[in-house]
Amino acid sequence: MNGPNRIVILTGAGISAESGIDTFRSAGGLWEQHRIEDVATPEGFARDPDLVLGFYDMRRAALATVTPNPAHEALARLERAFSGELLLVTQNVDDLHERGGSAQVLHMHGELNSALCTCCETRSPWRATLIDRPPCPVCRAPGLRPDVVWFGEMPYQMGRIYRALETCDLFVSIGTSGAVYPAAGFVQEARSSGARTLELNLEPSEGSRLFHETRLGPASQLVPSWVEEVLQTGI
Ligand code: BV8
Repeated sequence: MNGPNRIVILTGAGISAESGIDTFRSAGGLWEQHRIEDVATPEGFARDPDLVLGFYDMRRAALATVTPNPAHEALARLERAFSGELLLVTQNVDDLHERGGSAQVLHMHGELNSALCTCCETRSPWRATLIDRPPCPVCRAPGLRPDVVWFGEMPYQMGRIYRALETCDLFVSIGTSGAVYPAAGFVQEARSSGARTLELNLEPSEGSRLFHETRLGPASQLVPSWVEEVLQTGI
């Protein structure tokens, strides 16, 4: 059987878990330490900007203490060796895909290492803190916020993602609970376009029944073996 030639991959917090980054919904995960409404919504930011800026400053600083794991590195190998079209979409705001060697990463929920100016709407690479209200590199106003997509905000590059889902022949979901939309709906989009759908996750997700195949286990084991399968036998 000739292998897939258009693959869309969606990753979530589970692919970074073994690198030491908290997932959102595991015990003691990010959302247990904070209410979503308080730290990941525009209303929460308006209500208490210091709480929100501090939450993201802490997560941005934590990036310096973690490293990519074999799952990130395997997807980078796939990007280099795969002869077909590959789109890697991540819900994660960490930079572990890039540090693991992936060159093309679509961060649909933004990135910790980027700041968005609420005055001129410029997005700037950012690795420092924001709680001290630094000036926007472009308009100099002290209006920088984390360049992440909060609940109620439009994820980035949705048109590009939906076009890829319409034409792909394989959709692979890695390390996500399928709890947040529109990402949780991608498997359905892919299925209705006739694609095969595969889930690699530690435990069944909310959308597991929508996948043709689900493999359960840690990403650092499942992803490298799946990538070898695709590169060796093209399935
Ligand atoms: C939008 C960035 C309009 C910030 C995040 C009712 C019905 C449907 C939708 C809604 C609704 N009410 C409200 C909505 C909309 C809302 C939503 O979906 N709410 C949910 C709670 C119901 N969505 C939005 O507001 C989105 N915007 O809808 O705009 C629109 C609609 C369509 C088209 C255009 C516009 C914006 C949502 C984005 C919010 N921002 N993150 C930040 O990071 O701080 S969400 C955040 O949580 C993540 O980005 C991720 O997307 C999401 C889910 O997290 P996961 O990555 O899945 O992580 P989680 O902890 O949940 O799960 C980890 C998984 O990994 C688990 O399954 C676990 O088993 C597994 N795992 C753990 N360890 C491992 C592992 N797997 C493998 N190996 C391991 N070692």
